[in-house]
Amino acid sequence: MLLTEIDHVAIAVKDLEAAIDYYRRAFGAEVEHREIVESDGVEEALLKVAESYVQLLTPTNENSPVAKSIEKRGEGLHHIGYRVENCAVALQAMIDAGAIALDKAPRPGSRGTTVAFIHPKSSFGTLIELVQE
Ligand code: MC0
Repeated sequence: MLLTEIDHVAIAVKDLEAAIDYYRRAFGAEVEHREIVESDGVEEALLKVAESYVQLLTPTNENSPVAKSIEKRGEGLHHIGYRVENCAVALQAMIDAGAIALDKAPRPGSRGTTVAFIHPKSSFGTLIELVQE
């Protein structure tokens, strides 16, 4: 079994401050980590839930994949991050199982992670991010 944890559930939002405030008022959730990842055109706020995170994501420019997603599909669930021991091994296992890799090789994600994305069309409509801590 290559999956060790649900790393994060990513939710695309237009207004990051409003979303953070909503989670704070509703659940008392606090931001554990915040980061702008320019290479992906996103700003994230991570809310820790046990050993996983809710990742609130907002675009930082109009060419961001998250901007496109909000434009075409509206706000909401954007992808799921599966935590794995070894991203390269899990990526190859997914390719062998028929997945279409959006990243041909593992690359840097936020908070020092190593990640790779899988196309939703090859994974039952779910954009998957493999995350190695
Ligand atoms: C698009 N589709 C999705 C989807 N985005 N389905 C489920 N979840 C999504 N998020 C569907 C569309 O509805 C469409 O279906 C088909 O996929 C192709 O969509 P498209 O409009 O042609 O494609 P694009 O140009 O919008 O690109 C989608 C794609 C892209 C997933 C390829 O967003 C991508 O490369 N994402 C990987 C990188 C990423 O998302 N970075 C931001 C997070 P139909 O049926 O109409 O054909 S970075 C991040 O989160 C980092 C910082 C981290 O956690 O460490």
